Amino acid sequence: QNGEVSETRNPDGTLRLRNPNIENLKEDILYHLALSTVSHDLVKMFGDVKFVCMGGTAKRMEHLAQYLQSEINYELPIGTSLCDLTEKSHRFAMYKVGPILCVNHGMGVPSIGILLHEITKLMYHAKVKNPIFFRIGTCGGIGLKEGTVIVAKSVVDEMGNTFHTQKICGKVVQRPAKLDQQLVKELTSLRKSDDTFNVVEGVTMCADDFYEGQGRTDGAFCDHTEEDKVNYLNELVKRGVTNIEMEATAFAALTHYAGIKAALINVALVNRLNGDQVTTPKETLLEWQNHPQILVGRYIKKVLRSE
Ligand code: R2B
Ligand code: URA
Repeated sequence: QNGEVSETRNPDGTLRLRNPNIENLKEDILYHLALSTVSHDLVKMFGDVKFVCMGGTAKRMEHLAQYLQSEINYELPIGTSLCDLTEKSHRFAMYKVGPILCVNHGMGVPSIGILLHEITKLMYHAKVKNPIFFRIGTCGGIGLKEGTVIVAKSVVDEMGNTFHTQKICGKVVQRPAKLDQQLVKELTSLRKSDDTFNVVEGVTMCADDFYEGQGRTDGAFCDHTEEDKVNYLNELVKRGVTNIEMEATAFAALTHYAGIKAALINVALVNRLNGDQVTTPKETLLEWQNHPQILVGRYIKKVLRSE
């Protein structure tokens, strides 16, 4: 990507924002990260970032940072320890180990959408070159064994649309939800024959709810029947959908719009063709949640080794 001049990229790989207003701000406050261009030296703090890993929960992102730290043999600067860099925000939690940033995004499109605005601006202000974003998440699989890792080759919403929809100033704006196909191939190729889990390419569906929005019949409300659910899930299978989660369209569309290479890697915690409830013990779920992290760790190590 270096050397390219585009709407979203300078020749040196730093980002160009699709928003001329930001340049004119005296101070840009990244409110939900509790960081600002005046109170923090963002270039010094984040200028060396190459990879941004996002996932739902703060705890998982802390574990991910610890895991990746040992994977890349990174020693934190003397006298420092791993700490939440957005602690004052009381919203998200963010950890940095050398070139890797791990940040949680909460649940659902609005939450990850806010984070993507602010992380993209952070990359811009910090003059980061060619960052790669990952969402490392959990999902419900459709006909897949629990623990399977799904690397999304494409993304759809509940209606089968391949774009992210947002209402802006009273208008409905659609942005294509596209992912980097080369990255999909590279990630799936990193499965090893002795891995205890399978890795598949898939079509990830993004829902705006965990219960009714994913056809579940075990929410507090349910005005559809078990048959409606089964028909819907079968329809999704026909459309090629492999798994359901709650952030995919925003993640794919906003990274694509920003010109940022990105991959969406989810682990299935339940096979929705067998039921709605997540009945597996917490320890097993936590072990499954390591699967996408292992894959991304291998990718990051490979890139760093080749530099
Ligand atoms: C997967 O898991 C969460 C819901 O339990 C949601 O953030 C998602 O995408
Ligand atoms: N996350 C979801 O959004 N759905 C599931 O079924 C499991 C995790």
